[in-house]
Amino acid sequence: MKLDEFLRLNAPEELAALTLAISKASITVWDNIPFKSGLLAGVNPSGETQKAIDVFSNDVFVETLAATGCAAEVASEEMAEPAEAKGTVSVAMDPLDGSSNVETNNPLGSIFGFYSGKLPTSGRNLLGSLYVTYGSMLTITLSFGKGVHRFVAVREGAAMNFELLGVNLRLPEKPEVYGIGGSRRDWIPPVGRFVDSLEERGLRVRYCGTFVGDYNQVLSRGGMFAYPQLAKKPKGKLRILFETAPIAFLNEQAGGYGSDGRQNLLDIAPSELSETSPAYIGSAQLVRELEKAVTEG
Ligand code: FDP
Repeated sequence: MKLDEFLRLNAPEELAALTLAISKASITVWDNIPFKSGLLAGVNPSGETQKAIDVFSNDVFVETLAATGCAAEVASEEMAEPAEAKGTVSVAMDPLDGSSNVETNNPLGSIFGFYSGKLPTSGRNLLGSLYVTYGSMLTITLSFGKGVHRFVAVREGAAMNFELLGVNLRLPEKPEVYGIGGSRRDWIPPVGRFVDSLEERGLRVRYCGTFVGDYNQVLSRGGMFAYPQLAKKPKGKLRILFETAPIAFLNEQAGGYGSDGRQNLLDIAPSELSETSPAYIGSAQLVRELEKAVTEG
């Protein structure tokens, strides 16, 4: 089944239009990654150096989303202020997740959250979310609150179309892998002890350094991804609105759980667009155990 047909049958009209726009723009981004890998002089609102491909993907997605007439505003990790538009759904996006991986040819991704109401707001106002992987396959994994479904881009003549690859994806019962960002010596002690216990239980470390790539393999193999609380960075690195809440929403739809170490990631109401928090996301039982370990210190 093609993405447009699936959306016609399974998504509210506005989310369908926004998702279709993202699918088309993602093909343009994918085509341009090899040609726009150089650095620009600019920095994003979080103080990170921007690459030409960061700015390019931001502009392509903003333009395509605004043109649907369904986005009320588009907020992006790459812009200080949201772009205003004429629709009703607020979109928050990380247009190119893991862009420090461009030179090393690791997987990259894009993340989108569809929110009701003005941004910033809590993950409880998510209507749906999706992520794109630019890896060995160009895929879109999405949820509108009724399960998680995946599409893959396939070439048909000169055109690329997204075809259904999997329905109702669930995290496997038996967790196999974990990936933790930052340096081990900077993690707060309960995180280090918890990772030791994962190793003792036979989980293997798999870390590519792109949130979407790392989460994507947790969804396939079961386990946990974390960008934890660090001794000198108590609020972690990942942005709630653009990154962790959209993935936590989808992860819950796949039977998992996402926490900042003390509470559900979806319950955090950020007061700023780029607010960060520690993030532990994946198989529900593991993340709940981690939460207990962090709370007890
Ligand atoms: P990047 O800075 O390359 O965009 O979004 C931030 C992010 O990547 C995540 O994709 C990734 O999980 C994390 O940062 C990696 O951070 P470290 O390099 O500190 O491990």
